[in-house]
Amino acid sequence: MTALATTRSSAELIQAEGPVLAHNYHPLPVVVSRAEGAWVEDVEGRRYLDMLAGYSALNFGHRHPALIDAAHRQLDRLTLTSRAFHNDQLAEFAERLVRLTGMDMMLPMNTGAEAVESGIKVARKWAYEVKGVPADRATIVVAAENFHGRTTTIVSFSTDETARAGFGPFTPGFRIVPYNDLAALEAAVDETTAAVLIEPIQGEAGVIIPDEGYLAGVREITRRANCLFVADEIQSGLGRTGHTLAVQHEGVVPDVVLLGKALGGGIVPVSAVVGRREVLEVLRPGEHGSTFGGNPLAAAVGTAVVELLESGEYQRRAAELGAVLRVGLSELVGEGVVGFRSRGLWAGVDIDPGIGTGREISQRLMREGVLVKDTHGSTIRLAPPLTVTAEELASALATLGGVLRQDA
Ligand code: IF1
Repeated sequence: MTALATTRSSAELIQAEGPVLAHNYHPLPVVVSRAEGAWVEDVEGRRYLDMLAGYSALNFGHRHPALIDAAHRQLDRLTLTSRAFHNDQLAEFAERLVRLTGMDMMLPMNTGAEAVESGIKVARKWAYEVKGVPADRATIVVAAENFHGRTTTIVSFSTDETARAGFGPFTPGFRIVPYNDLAALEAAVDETTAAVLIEPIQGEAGVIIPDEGYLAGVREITRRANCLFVADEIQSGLGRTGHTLAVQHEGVVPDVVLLGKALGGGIVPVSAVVGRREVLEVLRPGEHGSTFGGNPLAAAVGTAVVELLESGEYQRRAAELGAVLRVGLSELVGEGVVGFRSRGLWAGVDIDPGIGTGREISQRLMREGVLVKDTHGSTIRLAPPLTVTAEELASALATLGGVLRQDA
């Protein structure tokens, strides 16, 4: 039986996973079998509005025609060469991504964590070779409540015990300061500091938006201290907040930007480190790499994603529909919503704990045909595809209101 011809029910498939699939997730009990745009369909044909969009990996919706077409065309020509040879897709992807982000160079990788790890390596090498930090003494300043991925080095500087416990020993060289606190950041930066690595908006922490001026302050502190401002835009970037990059909300230009998720169009893992020439030029042949990084299929899809963003259409949609989202959520404050934070089509919504946990609310929404994911406690995150229509958005908000009233 081919995977595509499965006749097992959702319940049977969930049951079948138990003994053979590592239990590193606790998914909602929905088994998706097809999807298009903002809608997914389960094995039994029930439809759901996808308000999670793969944690912002599906900014262009499920199976965007231009992206699927680019993938099909490349699948029929060439999928992988390794970087031992050139391929005819990578130059254009690099040129257009660099132009889109206002940077000089890019390093293609696959997952977000690989982009973060690559950014850490490049920042450290820059510190030794350009800044003159003594060997193995480089430090990188990060924010508490950060989320940058799941590798052992990355969880070394996590403040989430669930992400760290049992995975030591940890990588040294990181200093943790409170997010949105410029005084604490300035105090942590010194002559050993290679970089400050932060999310312009903290996603997993619950869509935590820093005070106006924080990003500009980080830029000023890193400039004065001659260290790199590395912005992790893996979740906040590529249109999600109404800008190509979330840092543009304050007109700030980092030294390095980390991209992932939506860069692969929801089709293949594509990530990248984009940055100033002086930084990425520290890498010389043989010093870093990846079997799939920059492969022709990823590059073809990545170029099609950049092409969608070059028009500014998706950034405008996120800004305009983001205003609809804000109004809709404001109307729910006091009706089960105790507070929310939003920018563009991205919101962290704090539900009255008396109504339920984020998980419980997510399950009730699922039963009403809307898929979301809780972050912590009673906070849920809303991040629909940027292709969502105003009507779909209004419908999701109405469903949320109904679920909250059920228990009010
Ligand atoms: C999971 C969270 C979101 C990210 C930022 C790097 C990465 C991520 C800002 C690493 C990835 C994913 C990981 C996924 C769920 C999701 C997530 F809940 F884990 F924290 F989005 F908030 N920087 N975030 O958000 O990228 O290696 O995953 O491609 O681990 O459960 P990745």
